[in-house]
Formats: sequence, structure tokens, C-alpha cells
Amino acid sequence: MSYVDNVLQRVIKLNPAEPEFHQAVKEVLESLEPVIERHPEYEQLGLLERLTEPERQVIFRVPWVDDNGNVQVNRGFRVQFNSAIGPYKGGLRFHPSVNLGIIKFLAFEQIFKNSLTGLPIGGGKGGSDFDPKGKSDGEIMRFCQSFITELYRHIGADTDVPAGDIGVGAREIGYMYGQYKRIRNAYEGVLTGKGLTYGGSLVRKEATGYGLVYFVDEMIKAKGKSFEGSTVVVSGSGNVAIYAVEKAQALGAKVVAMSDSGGYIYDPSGIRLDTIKLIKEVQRKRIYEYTEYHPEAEYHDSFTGIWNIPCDIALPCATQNELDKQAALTLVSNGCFAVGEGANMPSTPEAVEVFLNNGILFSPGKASNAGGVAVSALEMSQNSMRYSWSFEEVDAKLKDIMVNIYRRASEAAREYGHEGNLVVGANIAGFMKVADAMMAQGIV
Ligand code: NDP
Ligand code: 2IT
Repeated sequence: MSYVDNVLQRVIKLNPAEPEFHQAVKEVLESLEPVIERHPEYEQLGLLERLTEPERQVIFRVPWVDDNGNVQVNRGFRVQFNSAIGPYKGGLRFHPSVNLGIIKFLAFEQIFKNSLTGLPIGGGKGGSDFDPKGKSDGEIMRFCQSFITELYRHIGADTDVPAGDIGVGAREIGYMYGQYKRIRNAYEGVLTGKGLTYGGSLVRKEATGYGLVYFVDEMIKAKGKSFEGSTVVVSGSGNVAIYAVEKAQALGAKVVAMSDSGGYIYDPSGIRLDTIKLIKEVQRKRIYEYTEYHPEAEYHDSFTGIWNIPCDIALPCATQNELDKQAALTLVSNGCFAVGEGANMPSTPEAVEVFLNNGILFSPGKASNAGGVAVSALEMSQNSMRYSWSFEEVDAKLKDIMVNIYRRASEAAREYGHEGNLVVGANIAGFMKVADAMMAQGIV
């Protein structure tokens, strides 16, 4: 059995009932086969065994009192996966589906994504099975305060710097930052995605969505295509989806569909993003409300049905495994030529295979959604300098970073005999820097 297969078997045995973690590890390790062949010393030094074992995993109780005076208990997680190239960095997800396996898959992906940005950040992720939907501001605040009252001892500006992810945006980051500062009596850049009045960076809110479109634009440009005049479908209607739509529209695309976990809207005349922002960012309501404002649009109550809408470019920006083989086949037969992942691991392995076998331009999330964490790292730099850059400065750096990630992933794919395969290219390019740093730092 090959070294990679051995390590995969070990990961499955040691981490039972964590299918998303197995899926993420399998995809990365299988891409690394050609690298491992050139570096037999990795096996001798147990590099892949160490790479797939988190440095530290924290699981904790989060008790809080709801508006009716009842005590609620949730479970909190922080997986500090790899600090070879910098302090642990990665978001916090609040969603009822959160469990250890989900957080581990996200933290593992984050190692390579963060490396690809070229910035000095290690990989981590955390969150809770807390469901923010339908909760009052007071309940959200009490939950966030309880969560950070345990987590504060494990994080710090030079140790581990969390940020947002599903269910965690500026409001939650604000409550967590306030509680951290109160406990530690220190004004430090311990969280990113902060508000602009207390250390946040311009463009962080827009960064993942804008970065995704910058990346995809570069990828399709290489084949003589552009967003201008293209029909685009974007799943989700959260932070990533909204700003992907904003930038795609700015580049001349027509975005015709968006979704939430309840279903999708199809507006053939082009999605009115100000309505989506009002419903989602201000009112925190469901996407079907869109048809109240624009009765000519259709609402369908199947979330995954969105992939039946014909498009040139598909941007899955909601959640893991939201796009399966059947959806991929439908996209291909409808003439879609590019798929850019904004979410983490939104396409199933079978869907990715369909894209790669049909010559679809495909970018994996760890490459094309790295803009969010990249601007988070820029927020850390600004906090350290006690200085802030303008919107234009941060946006220019973001664009530069995304173009560089595309180039690095493409070059690695070519160098290792998989030209055009950005899955292999991103995994190899992300891995090399981490592997070099781990090899240099001894058996740790
Ligand atoms: P938000 O919470 O802002 O939005 C999430 C969106 O996805 C909502 O529309 C939500 O619908 C939908 N969604 C979430 N879970 C599910 C589910 N299980 N089934 C169907 N729909 C679902 O999160 P973000 O926009 O921040 O994150 C979206 C994706 O992007 C995630 O995969 C995240 O890990 C990834 N990502 C986020 C980054 C960031 O900077 N925020 C950076 C890089 C990646 P509903 O409201 O109905 O739940
Ligand atoms: O998946 C991700 O890259 C994020 N949720 C953003 C992480 C961050 O630290 O900004």
C-alpha cells in the first residue's frame, strides 16, 4: 500500500464518523501523490501523519440563558490544526449541523488555503451547534459572551485569531470582541471581521465574494472568456454570496438566481441586490420575501434546484456538498463553462470529477475563497501597525493576492503533470510551503 493510502486508512480509523473530514483529507492527500514520490523523506519523518493530526482540539460547554429564562447548553469547538507558518487562523461557524468532523474538515482545508494566500497564517477553525436563526439580539449576545468566556484562554493575537463563517458576522464578532477585551483587559487584534470603529479592515466584509470573482475572472480570462454579458447563478445569500453577486454585476454579468436553505429565487431580468441586502442583512428574513418586492421573480422551495437554472458561470457560495453529481451533469448539459467555489467544499467529489472530465474551468474553494482570510490577515497587519489602509489599497492587495493564487495553483498543476487541474495545483502549492516549514522545525 502506498504511503498516502496508509495515512488515509489511519485517518479513517482514528476519526470514525467524520465523513466530511475524511472527504477533505482524501482529496488533498491523493493530489499529493506526485510530490510524495519526489520526497521519500516525508514518509520517514511522518510528515503526512503529523499533517493530518490537529495540534490541538478544544471542545467546551457553552451555557446561556434564553429570553424565557431557560438555560440552554450548546457545544463549542476550536480545532488548532497547524501553526507551521503562522498563528492559527480561521473562522467560527454557528449552525446546528456543526460537529467535530465538520470543524476538522474546515480547519484542515484552512491550512492549505492560508498558505496559498502567501501570508503568515496557520490553519484553524471553530464554532458551535448554536442556531442563531430566530434568536433575539440579547440571546445572541449572551451566547457569544459565554462562548468567548471559555475560548478566550485558547486564543490571542499571536496564538489564534478567529473570524466569521456561517452564522457569524459583524454582530457576533462585536459581542465576542467586547467580552474578550473585558476579560483580558487588552485591546488586541484577536478577532478579524471587526467593525470599522474598533479595528476592522475596509473590504473585509466584501473580501470573500470579491476575491472569488477576481479569481474566477483570471481563470476564465486565460480561456478568452469574461463576466461581461455572462449569465451567472450564485447559491446562498449570505456574506460570500452577496458580495460575489455585487462584483460579478459590476463586471457586467447578469446574476439570475440566489438561494437560502429554504429554496431559491429565479429572476430572469437580473437579481436586484439592494433587495437581497435589505432582506438578508437588515431584516434577517427568508429569501422568498424577494417575490413580494419583485412579483415577476419565481420562488422554488428546493435549495438544490438552483443548479437546474441554465448559466454560463456557477458560483456555489452556501455550504459543503451542496452540489452533487446530478447537479454537475445538469450544469454541463446546460452549457455552463466555469464553476468557482465560494463556499468550503460545496461540490461533492463526484461533481468535481464531472467538471474536470468535461473541461469545465473549475476552482476549488481553498483557492478561490481565500480572499476572506487574506483580508483578515491584512486586518491583523493593520492592527499590529495601529494604522489602516484605504478601501482602494486593501482592494488592490486583495486582487493581487487572488491573481497570485491562481498563478501559483496553475504553475504547480503544470509542474506536476496536471495542467489545468486547479484542484491538484492548489493542494500542491498550498502544501509545499507548510511542508517545508514543518521539515525545518523538527519533529513537532
Ligand atoms: P452566511 O451565514 O453569511 O450565509 C450562509 C448562506 O448559506 C445562507 O444563505 C444560508 O442559508 C446558506 N446555508 C448555510 N448552511 C446551509 C445548509 N446546510 N443548507 C443550505 N443552505 C445553507 O455564511 P457565509 O456566506 O459567510 O459562508 C458561506 C460559505 O462560504 C461557507 O461554506 C463558508 O465556510 C464559506 N466561506 C466563508 C468565508 C467568509 O469570509 N465568511 C470565507 C471563505 C469561505 P440560511 O440563511 O437559510 O441558513
Ligand atoms: O473559510 C474561511 O476562510 C473563513 N471563514 C474566513 C476565515 C478568516 O479568518 O477570515
